[in-house]
Amino acid sequence: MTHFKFAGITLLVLLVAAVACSDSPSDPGPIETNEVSVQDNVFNPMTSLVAPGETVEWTWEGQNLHDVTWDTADLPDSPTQTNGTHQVTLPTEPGEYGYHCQVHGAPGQGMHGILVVE
Ligand SMILES: [Cu+2]
Repeated sequence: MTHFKFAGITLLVLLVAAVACSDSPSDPGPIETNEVSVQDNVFNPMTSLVAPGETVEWTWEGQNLHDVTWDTADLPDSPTQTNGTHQVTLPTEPGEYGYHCQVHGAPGQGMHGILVVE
């Protein structure tokens, strides 16, 4: 009986730990890369760390129509497409450059990305 109790408590602790760690499973945090995968329906990674002046490439890997549209930055948007790539050379000014998919970027749909230039 004691063994079962112990196993139960251990399982509970593991479950609590697992839940605590899965706060935002879709965004593991900034990832150092200049390659972003355009998937159904998420940018992977959502947040990329890139050096100033680097060229970033998005590659369409899903089935749905997606695009890359800059939130406020004056940079080239991509066409809305199901495959292909899009390349943008980033400014040299450090900062956060947000973008979204016009098809799936409404609040709650979550197809947003950020390039952190630093
Ligand atoms: Cu999309």
